[in-house]
Amino acid sequence: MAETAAATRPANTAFRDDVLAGLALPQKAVPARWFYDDAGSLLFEEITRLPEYYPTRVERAILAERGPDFARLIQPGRTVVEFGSGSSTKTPLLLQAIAPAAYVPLDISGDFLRSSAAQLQQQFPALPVWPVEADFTAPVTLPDAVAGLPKLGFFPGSTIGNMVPTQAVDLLRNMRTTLGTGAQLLIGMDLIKAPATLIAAYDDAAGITGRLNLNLATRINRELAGNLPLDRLKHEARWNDAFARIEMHLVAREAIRFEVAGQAFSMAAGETIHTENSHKYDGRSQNLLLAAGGWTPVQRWTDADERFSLLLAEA
Ligand code: AVJ
Repeated sequence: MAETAAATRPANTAFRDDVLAGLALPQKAVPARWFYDDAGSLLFEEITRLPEYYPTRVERAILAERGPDFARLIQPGRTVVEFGSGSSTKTPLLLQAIAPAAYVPLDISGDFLRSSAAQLQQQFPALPVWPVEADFTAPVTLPDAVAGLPKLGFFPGSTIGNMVPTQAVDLLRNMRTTLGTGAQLLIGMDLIKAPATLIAAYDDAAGITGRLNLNLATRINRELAGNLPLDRLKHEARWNDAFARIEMHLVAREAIRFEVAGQAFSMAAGETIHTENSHKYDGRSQNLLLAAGGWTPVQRWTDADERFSLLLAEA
């Protein structure tokens, strides 16, 4: 039976399938979500503290400053559903500003989810917390306890920027399905700015972003019996102006051959593996994206330097 096969399939089959399919493309590409094993998650936490990486700091400042606006525009008694909650470090700023009925963190990584939910529960002892281990890119069935309550989706960090427009629109529509009628959505989106500023944020002087990028190759070697030559791959961050996105690539310093899961691959000198897109927006492209996903923009906040934005929308 198909269900039995899916349930017993080794956890790394999806990773292997994505890597083998991606390395067979004319422009080799591996989805950015595979950066985040334990080592990759720690490297990203380090990135959020880098001087060049402004998004986390600026978004947190907007959240801290705009509490009174959230209290006015977000009705009390909503259940806050956080998509890809990770370590939930921005959540308290939102929860303390509004009067939520419950908090439902969704994350694909169960361990991370349970430890951060427990930590948040300590900070908000009276708040019902219902963690759900799920892939939030598909519609998610929420716990019965919150089924009838109005929802506020929370999707900070500009994670939506990792998705190409078709995926982003699918996700927004699925969020609408997950959250139900009358839902609101508070979403963080990074803004278009000088390419030099953007490139510095994705190619920091301390080399941490490079380590995140190379960690993908390390992970392929370890988990998929690969032998990618790490010393012959280098990190590159590029601004793709036509699509308003930062791209991360692993560039072959010279011609290389390697194997992954028994399959042979080669790269010419200068050829790349495309490992991440991070789309940047302006007000119009944000409204267009939200509308395409079935959401009506209600309010938009930015910092004084217009580096990052938060948007509130309604279904
Ligand atoms: C976690 C998707 C928000 O695109 O800025 C940071 C990931 N990659 N540095 C981003 C990331 C390289 C990050 N997001």
